[in-house]
Amino acid sequence: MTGQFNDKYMDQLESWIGTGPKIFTLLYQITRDGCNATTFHQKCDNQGPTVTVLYNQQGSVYGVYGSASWYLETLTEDIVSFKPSGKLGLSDVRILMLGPVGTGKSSFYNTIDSVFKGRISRSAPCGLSTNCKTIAYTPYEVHVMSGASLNFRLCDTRGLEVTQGLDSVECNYLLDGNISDLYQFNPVAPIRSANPGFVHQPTVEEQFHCVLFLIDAAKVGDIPQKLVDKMHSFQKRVILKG
Ligand SMILES: Nc1nc2c(ncn2[C@@H]2O[C@H](COP(=O)(O)OP(=O)(O)OP(=O)(O)O)[C@@H](O)[C@H]2O)c(=O)[nH]1
Ligand SMILES: [Mg+2]
Repeated sequence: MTGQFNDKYMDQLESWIGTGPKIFTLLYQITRDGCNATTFHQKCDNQGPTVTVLYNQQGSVYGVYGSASWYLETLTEDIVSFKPSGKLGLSDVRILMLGPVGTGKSSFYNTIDSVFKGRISRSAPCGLSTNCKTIAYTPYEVHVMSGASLNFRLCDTRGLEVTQGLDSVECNYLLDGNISDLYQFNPVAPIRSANPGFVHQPTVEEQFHCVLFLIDAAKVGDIPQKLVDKMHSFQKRVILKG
């Protein structure tokens, strides 16, 4: 269906945006410019507030207003040039991914790595499984096209489960850098300080600097209450670390 973005719709949009009269300029149109993400960003990035309207063949119209510019390229450059504060003496920042089993933690890393590499990458094993697919604590580097790596690591972990897997003490050890790279979690016997694989004096590089909680938006209502409670207790531990 060809979009008919006429004066009536512009008036309606002006009233929804609610910040006074607007002048609308057509930046990108699929039927004119082709359906291509690179072209979209070439034409729309850094252009100020934008309205994006999509028409489907059933006649439905979808739209979104962005009060800030599209800025994918700037954001990408910011991420590529990111360096941890010199005061910390860190070469890279560790970002811990936590979330229920099968929520997409490993896939998230693969997606980020693919975006920066410019080709599909699947370094982290992922996929549907009745059990936990990821069993070892693995800090992954994110690579760019030249082969260099970015100054942060996305750290994959065993997924959270109601009755087994990471417990609160083990989570604390992870945050403090006490668990060695590639340590294979034992779901029924959490790591304790006497175990091999326990790092007694972690460096600041081995500690966590950021934590991501990943949740599958399509299954958010199905997460058992006990698992929600577990995630809350982990979240409290993270907050206490400052
Ligand atoms: N539809 C959809 N599926 C996804 C997404 N992310 C992951 N998946 C699928 O979900 C399944 C599980 O993904 P994983 O990345 O292995 O999840 P995980 O959290 O690492 O799982 P464990 O390591 O077992 O805890 C795979 O079949 C993925 O293809 C997403 O954003 N959308
Ligand atoms: Mg995984």
